[in-house]
Amino acid sequence: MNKFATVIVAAAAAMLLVTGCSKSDSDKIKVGFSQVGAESDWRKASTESIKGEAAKRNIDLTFSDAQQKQENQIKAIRNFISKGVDVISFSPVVATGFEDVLKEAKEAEIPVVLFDRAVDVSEDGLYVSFIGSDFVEEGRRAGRWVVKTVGENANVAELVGTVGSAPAIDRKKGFEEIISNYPGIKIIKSQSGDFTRAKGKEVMESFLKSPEADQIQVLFAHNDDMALGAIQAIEEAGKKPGKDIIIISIDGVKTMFEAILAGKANCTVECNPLIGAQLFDVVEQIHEGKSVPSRIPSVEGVYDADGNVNVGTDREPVVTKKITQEIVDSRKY
Ligand code: GYE
Repeated sequence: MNKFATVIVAAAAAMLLVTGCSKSDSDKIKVGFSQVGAESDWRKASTESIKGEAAKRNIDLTFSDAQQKQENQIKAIRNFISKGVDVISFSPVVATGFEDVLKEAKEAEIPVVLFDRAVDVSEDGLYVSFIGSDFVEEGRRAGRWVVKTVGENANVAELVGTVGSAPAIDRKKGFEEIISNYPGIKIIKSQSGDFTRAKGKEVMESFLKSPEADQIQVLFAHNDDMALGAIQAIEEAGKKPGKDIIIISIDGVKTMFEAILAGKANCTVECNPLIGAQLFDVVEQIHEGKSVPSRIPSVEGVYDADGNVNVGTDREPVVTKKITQEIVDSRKY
């Protein structure tokens, strides 16, 4: 190639680079996402769903991990505001304390989409949409499963999620709403395991060392990871999880399915983390100036070893699905 040709090729390449660059940069929708952390298998699946879906679309994603600390999350959101992103989304670690930062986003005219967990705010219009599960209903489903399979008399130990988080508050509320109709079902132990396997194990160990240890018949864990930690603690204490202590939890992660199939746990109420696609559908609609629903529920089921228990209501039945090896193998999280 002669000198002249080289210059032309180089110039063309540079132009391509420049146009290519500026086109993709200016066209992309800038989204700042603040995630809770990496505390559970559910959360890891949630993060993969967000990142994977953003990569497939015209999204310039800034992803920030709050390591389960609200202060990190507030910092990340302020950072998104100063960067001037198009849309902010986050899964709030706890439900309260976000009012100020949400007002700042509103003043900066940056729409906010709540993802997975809701916030408790006194003013309307601080966010445009909330995509996620109905945690109260998940707690009710867990309660109905206990009534229908264990019966109307049971001493329950409860592993609570992160204190002050929407799923911990709501799952407890839903479960208690159902069992309040059955005076024979009592929560005799209740403590937070912060949604992690390690803390779930630690708290279960302390339950099993308490004077009420032998009275515990059912374990209700607010997520599968804590239940999986508790299974280890129960085995180490010389008891049979799933038999001596019936175990029900929430999420529906693959490892919990395997535990149920192995007879070490009994039921899991599904909470769907794979909602990245729903998030970016909404982000794109906002970007196109379309109006979006203020509440977008996730679709989910309930799984146990035998199937056929109605954990919904008579009017809206939700029948448990029997866990099979095939279901376990096809599970994505
Ligand atoms: O159940 C738990 C995670 O917010 C629904 O957070 C989510 C919960 C989920 O740590 O495993």
